[in-house]
Amino acid sequence: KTLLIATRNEGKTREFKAMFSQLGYAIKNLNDFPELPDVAETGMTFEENARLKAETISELTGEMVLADDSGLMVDVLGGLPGVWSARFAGDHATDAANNAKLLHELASTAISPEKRKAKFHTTLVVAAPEKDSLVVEGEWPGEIATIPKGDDGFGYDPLFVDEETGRTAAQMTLEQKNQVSHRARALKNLLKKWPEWLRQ
Ligand code: ITT
Repeated sequence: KTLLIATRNEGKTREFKAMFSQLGYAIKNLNDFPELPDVAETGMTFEENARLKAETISELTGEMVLADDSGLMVDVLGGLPGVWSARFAGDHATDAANNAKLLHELASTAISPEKRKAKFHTTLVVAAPEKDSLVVEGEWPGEIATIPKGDDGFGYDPLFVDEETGRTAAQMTLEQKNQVSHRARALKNLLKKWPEWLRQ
Protein backbone atom coordinates (compact mmCIF):
# COMPACT_ATOMS: atom_id res chain seq x y z
CA LYS A 1 0.00 0.00 0.00
CA THR A 2 1.30 3.44 -0.93
CA LEU A 3 0.06 6.78 0.40
CA LEU A 4 0.88 10.10 -1.29
CA ILE A 5 1.60 13.00 1.06
CA ALA A 6 1.18 16.43 -0.51
CA THR A 7 4.40 17.88 0.88
CA ARG A 8 7.85 18.82 -0.34
CA ASN A 9 9.18 18.95 3.22
CA GLU A 10 11.55 15.98 3.71
CA GLY A 11 11.57 16.47 7.51
CA LYS A 12 7.82 15.88 7.72
CA THR A 13 8.10 13.02 5.22
CA ARG A 14 10.74 11.21 7.31
CA GLU A 15 8.43 11.32 10.34
CA PHE A 16 5.41 10.09 8.36
CA LYS A 17 7.48 7.29 6.81
CA ALA A 18 8.41 5.99 10.27
CA MET A 19 4.88 6.35 11.67
CA PHE A 20 3.14 4.77 8.66
CA SER A 21 5.63 1.89 8.26
CA GLN A 22 4.05 0.25 11.32
CA LEU A 23 0.71 0.37 9.49
CA GLY A 24 2.11 -1.24 6.36
CA TYR A 25 2.05 1.90 4.22
CA ALA A 26 4.90 3.09 2.00
CA ILE A 27 5.02 6.89 1.68
CA LYS A 28 5.63 9.06 -1.36
CA ASN A 29 5.76 12.85 -1.46
CA LEU A 30 5.61 15.55 -4.14
CA ASN A 31 9.37 15.38 -4.71
CA ASP A 32 8.67 11.94 -6.27
CA PHE A 33 6.33 13.61 -8.82
CA PRO A 34 8.14 16.59 -10.37
CA GLU A 35 5.23 17.10 -12.81
CA LEU A 36 2.83 18.02 -9.97
CA PRO A 37 2.58 21.75 -9.19
CA ASP A 38 3.37 23.61 -5.98
CA VAL A 39 0.08 24.48 -4.28
CA ALA A 40 0.01 28.10 -3.11
CA GLU A 41 -0.81 28.33 0.60
CA THR A 42 -3.25 31.22 0.38
CA GLY A 43 -5.35 30.24 3.42
CA MET A 44 -5.44 32.07 6.74
CA THR A 45 -5.76 28.87 8.81
CA PHE A 46 -3.94 25.53 9.06
CA GLU A 47 -7.13 23.76 7.93
CA GLU A 48 -7.59 25.92 4.82
CA ASN A 49 -3.98 25.34 3.76
CA ALA A 50 -4.05 21.60 4.47
CA ARG A 51 -7.30 21.31 2.48
CA LEU A 52 -5.83 23.27 -0.43
CA LYS A 53 -2.82 20.93 -0.58
CA ALA A 54 -4.70 17.62 -0.12
CA GLU A 55 -7.70 18.40 -2.33
CA THR A 56 -5.74 19.98 -5.20
CA ILE A 57 -3.33 17.06 -5.44
CA SER A 58 -6.11 14.48 -5.05
CA GLU A 59 -8.07 16.10 -7.90
CA LEU A 60 -4.98 16.15 -10.13
CA THR A 61 -3.98 12.52 -9.45
CA GLY A 62 -7.30 10.82 -8.70
CA GLU A 63 -5.62 9.29 -5.62
CA MET A 64 -6.20 9.48 -1.89
CA VAL A 65 -3.85 12.19 -0.60
CA LEU A 66 -2.77 13.29 2.89
CA ALA A 67 -1.59 16.85 3.60
CA ASP A 68 -0.02 18.33 6.75
CA ASP A 69 -0.15 22.02 7.54
CA SER A 70 1.69 22.82 10.69
CA GLY A 71 3.49 25.51 12.61
CA LEU A 72 4.77 26.93 15.84
CA MET A 73 2.53 29.20 17.93
CA VAL A 74 4.30 31.34 20.56
CA ASP A 75 2.08 32.78 23.32
CA VAL A 76 3.85 36.10 23.80
CA LEU A 77 3.86 36.66 20.02
CA GLY A 78 0.09 36.23 19.91
CA GLY A 79 0.34 32.81 18.21
CA LEU A 80 2.92 33.78 15.59
CA PRO A 81 4.59 32.50 13.49
CA GLY A 82 1.56 30.14 13.18
CA VAL A 83 0.50 29.53 9.57
CA TRP A 84 3.48 31.65 8.50
CA SER A 85 6.03 29.39 10.24
CA ALA A 86 7.74 28.27 7.01
CA ARG A 87 7.94 31.90 5.78
CA PHE A 88 8.60 33.72 9.08
CA ALA A 89 11.91 35.27 7.93
CA GLY A 90 10.65 35.72 4.33
CA ASP A 91 9.63 33.63 1.31
CA HIS A 92 11.82 30.52 0.94
CA ALA A 93 13.58 31.32 4.25
CA THR A 94 15.93 28.64 5.57
CA ASP A 95 15.23 26.93 8.90
CA ALA A 96 18.28 28.74 10.33
CA ALA A 97 16.92 32.15 9.27
CA ASN A 98 13.49 31.39 10.77
CA ASN A 99 15.07 30.26 14.04
CA ALA A 100 17.26 33.37 14.21
CA LYS A 101 14.22 35.57 13.62
CA LEU A 102 12.29 33.80 16.39
CA LEU A 103 15.13 34.30 18.90
CA HIS A 104 15.41 37.93 17.87
CA GLU A 105 11.67 38.56 18.37
CA LEU A 106 11.77 37.02 21.84
CA ALA A 107 15.00 38.78 22.85
CA SER A 108 13.55 42.17 22.02
CA THR A 109 10.57 41.56 24.31
CA ALA A 110 13.03 40.74 27.14
CA ILE A 111 10.84 38.12 28.74
CA SER A 112 11.72 35.53 31.33
CA PRO A 113 12.12 31.86 30.37
CA GLU A 114 8.88 30.82 32.01
CA LYS A 115 7.03 33.24 29.75
CA ARG A 116 8.35 31.59 26.55
CA LYS A 117 5.42 29.21 26.29
CA ALA A 118 4.56 27.84 22.86
CA LYS A 119 2.96 24.93 21.08
CA PHE A 120 3.41 23.09 17.84
CA HIS A 121 0.21 22.54 15.85
CA THR A 122 -0.60 20.16 12.99
CA THR A 123 -3.78 19.91 10.96
CA LEU A 124 -3.99 16.82 8.75
CA VAL A 125 -6.44 16.55 5.85
CA VAL A 126 -7.08 13.37 3.87
CA ALA A 127 -8.79 13.90 0.50
CA ALA A 128 -10.05 11.25 -1.91
CA PRO A 129 -12.23 11.28 -5.03
CA GLU A 130 -15.98 11.43 -4.27
CA LYS A 131 -15.44 11.92 -0.53
CA ASP A 132 -15.72 14.80 1.92
CA SER A 133 -12.23 15.35 3.30
CA LEU A 134 -11.30 14.09 6.76
CA VAL A 135 -9.77 16.74 9.06
CA VAL A 136 -7.92 16.16 12.37
CA GLU A 137 -5.52 18.12 14.59
CA GLY A 138 -2.73 17.57 17.08
CA GLU A 139 -0.82 19.89 19.44
CA TRP A 140 2.41 19.65 21.46
CA PRO A 141 2.95 22.04 24.41
CA GLY A 142 6.40 23.39 25.21
CA GLU A 143 8.52 26.52 25.38
CA ILE A 144 11.15 28.32 23.33
CA ALA A 145 14.79 27.83 24.38
CA THR A 146 17.23 30.76 24.60
CA ILE A 147 19.84 28.97 22.48
CA PRO A 148 19.41 26.19 19.89
CA LYS A 149 20.16 22.67 21.15
CA GLY A 150 20.39 19.34 19.34
CA ASP A 151 21.07 18.21 15.78
CA ASP A 152 18.10 16.01 14.88
CA GLY A 153 14.76 16.92 13.34
CA PHE A 154 14.04 20.00 11.20
CA GLY A 155 12.51 23.48 11.31
CA TYR A 156 12.15 24.93 14.80
CA ASP A 157 13.12 21.66 16.56
CA PRO A 158 16.39 23.03 18.07
CA LEU A 159 14.41 25.81 19.82
CA PHE A 160 11.32 23.87 20.92
CA VAL A 161 11.62 22.45 24.45
CA ASP A 162 9.26 19.59 25.29
CA GLU A 163 7.28 20.44 28.46
CA GLU A 164 7.54 16.87 29.82
CA THR A 165 11.25 16.05 29.39
CA GLY A 166 12.93 19.47 29.13
CA ARG A 167 14.69 18.33 25.95
CA THR A 168 14.44 20.15 22.66
CA ALA A 169 12.76 18.28 19.81
CA ALA A 170 16.17 18.25 18.10
CA GLN A 171 17.66 16.43 21.12
CA MET A 172 15.16 13.59 20.62
CA THR A 173 15.55 10.64 18.28
CA LEU A 174 13.02 10.36 15.49
CA GLU A 175 11.33 7.58 17.46
CA GLN A 176 11.11 9.68 20.64
CA LYS A 177 9.71 12.68 18.77
CA ASN A 178 7.18 10.43 17.03
CA GLN A 179 5.80 9.35 20.42
CA VAL A 180 4.86 12.86 21.55
CA SER A 181 4.86 15.36 18.68
CA HIS A 182 1.95 17.39 17.32
CA ARG A 183 2.22 15.31 14.12
CA ALA A 184 2.09 12.02 16.06
CA ARG A 185 -0.92 13.21 18.08
CA ALA A 186 -2.72 14.30 14.90
CA LEU A 187 -1.98 10.95 13.27
CA LYS A 188 -3.38 9.15 16.33
CA ASN A 189 -6.59 11.16 15.94
CA LEU A 190 -6.62 10.36 12.23
CA LEU A 191 -6.34 6.63 12.84
CA LYS A 192 -9.38 6.72 15.16
CA LYS A 193 -11.52 8.13 12.36
CA TRP A 194 -9.93 6.70 9.23
CA PRO A 195 -11.51 3.20 9.05
CA GLU A 196 -15.07 4.55 9.22
CA TRP A 197 -14.26 7.37 6.77
CA LEU A 198 -12.83 4.84 4.29
CA ARG A 199 -16.05 2.79 4.44
CA GLN A 200 -18.30 5.78 3.61
P1 ITT B 1 4.71 21.59 2.72
O1 ITT B 1 3.73 22.72 2.68
O2 ITT B 1 5.26 21.22 1.37
O3 ITT B 1 4.18 20.41 3.49
P2 ITT B 1 6.23 23.38 4.46
O4 ITT B 1 7.58 23.29 5.09
O5 ITT B 1 5.92 24.62 3.65
O6 ITT B 1 6.02 22.07 3.56
P3 ITT B 1 4.10 24.15 6.27
O7 ITT B 1 3.55 25.12 5.31
O8 ITT B 1 3.15 23.25 7.03
O9 ITT B 1 5.14 23.16 5.57
O10 ITT B 1 5.03 24.94 7.29
C1 ITT B 1 5.33 24.40 8.50
C2 ITT B 1 6.61 24.97 9.05
O11 ITT B 1 6.50 24.87 10.49
C3 ITT B 1 7.80 24.12 8.65
O12 ITT B 1 8.47 24.63 7.53
C4 ITT B 1 8.66 24.17 9.91
O13 ITT B 1 9.47 25.31 9.89
C5 ITT B 1 7.64 24.31 11.03
N1 ITT B 1 7.35 22.98 11.58
C6 ITT B 1 6.25 22.19 11.39
N2 ITT B 1 6.36 21.02 12.03
C7 ITT B 1 7.56 21.05 12.64
C8 ITT B 1 8.27 20.13 13.43
O14 ITT B 1 7.80 18.92 13.70
N3 ITT B 1 9.47 20.49 13.89
C9 ITT B 1 9.98 21.70 13.62
N4 ITT B 1 9.41 22.62 12.85
C10 ITT B 1 8.18 22.30 12.37
